[in-house]
Amino acid sequence: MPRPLYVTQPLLPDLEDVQSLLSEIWRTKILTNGGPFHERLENELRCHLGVPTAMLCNSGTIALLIALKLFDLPAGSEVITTPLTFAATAHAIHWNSLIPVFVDVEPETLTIDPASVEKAITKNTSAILAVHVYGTVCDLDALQSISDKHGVRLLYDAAHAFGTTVNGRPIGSFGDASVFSFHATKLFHTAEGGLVTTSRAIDREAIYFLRNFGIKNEEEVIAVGINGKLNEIQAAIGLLNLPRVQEERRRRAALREKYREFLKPIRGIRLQPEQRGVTSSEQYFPIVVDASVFGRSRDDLYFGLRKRGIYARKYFHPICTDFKPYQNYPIRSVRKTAYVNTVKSQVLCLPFYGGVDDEDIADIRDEFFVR
Ligand code: T4K
Repeated sequence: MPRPLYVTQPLLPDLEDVQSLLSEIWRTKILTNGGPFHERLENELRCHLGVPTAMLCNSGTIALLIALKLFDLPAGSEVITTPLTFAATAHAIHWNSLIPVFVDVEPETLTIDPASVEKAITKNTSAILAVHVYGTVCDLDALQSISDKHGVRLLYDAAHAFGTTVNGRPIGSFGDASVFSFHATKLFHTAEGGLVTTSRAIDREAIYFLRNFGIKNEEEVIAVGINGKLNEIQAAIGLLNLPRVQEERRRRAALREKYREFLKPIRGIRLQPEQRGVTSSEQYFPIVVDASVFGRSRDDLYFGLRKRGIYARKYFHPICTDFKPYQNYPIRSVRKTAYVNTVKSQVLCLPFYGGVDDEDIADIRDEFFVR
């Protein structure tokens, strides 16, 4: 594989197939505003993800904004989330005039810690925005019971969990709503794009208005919507990528096994748990490096790999509370010291996509044995 080797590379349809769909767009001159490809992709995704409501948006971030807006959460109320995520999760809360409240993660899964969530609930809490980070599924039952007990909404940032199921149930059907990212770096992508899913068909209409300025007809605007529309060119890429996703997932699953085989015996390297009943999205392959046992730090490994032209990524370090806008936000935890502040310096996502070959793996493996 030519270097550099990146953390991911996008799935790309055959150029000839793209050209054929582009010709169709050129013929009809319908570029956006819910054209035929957009409609087709939305229907196909609804079936593929097994949810009654699956509404396309032009990015995962806009999808998050829309999902939060859907529930009319009172301005200034608190939304509990994890700091171990992409900045967009926290930004979407802030952009909705809501207050992000950051809580610790579970040491084993690195997803939001339900005990810390419960501790952070106040009378001002309106929602929980949990993240299936790296594709690892959150503690769904615990979060649902906290949501039920306290009467707060439960939303999931499922940007890393496309196609995941839990005991056969689609990930996008849990909680009040879920959001997916279709950015180029995601397993399934439309170059840029996103999706809001819910388990209620009735939500379709409200989401439809929120993503299209609230326009009902030429004379009526009935909601404060934004421009969240995916265009026809992006939808065409999505239509061509969707049938290729299963094969890409299969290749990533094989890669995951190869990684696990050589990493499992290495002391000081921890892998994400295999979750029973969960079919993985195969989005990322994170490891946790305990320098005191492994003998080298995460950063040392990161730079060692870089010297070989291998660009692993420290997702998500710095964490949200390290960033300027959230520096004064505490991390609530049931622990004395939030675990996320330890693990943030230990996580590393290795290159993870179908194009990573055995030679690449051998090179990556060699770096783990450098002393
Ligand atoms: N919630 C979560 C939990 C998320 O992870 C994200 C996005 C969102 C919400 C928001 O969804 P979007 O609004 O983005 O749809 C990337 C992505 O830009 C971002 O979508 C993603 N999460 C985040 C985890 O990763 P960067 O800054 O790491 O991207 P970049 O450009 O460094 O790309 C990483 C590697 O991928 C490159 O080194 C090479 C490869 N790559 C990238 C692009 C863009 C390609 O080969 N081709 C490409 O076109 O943020």
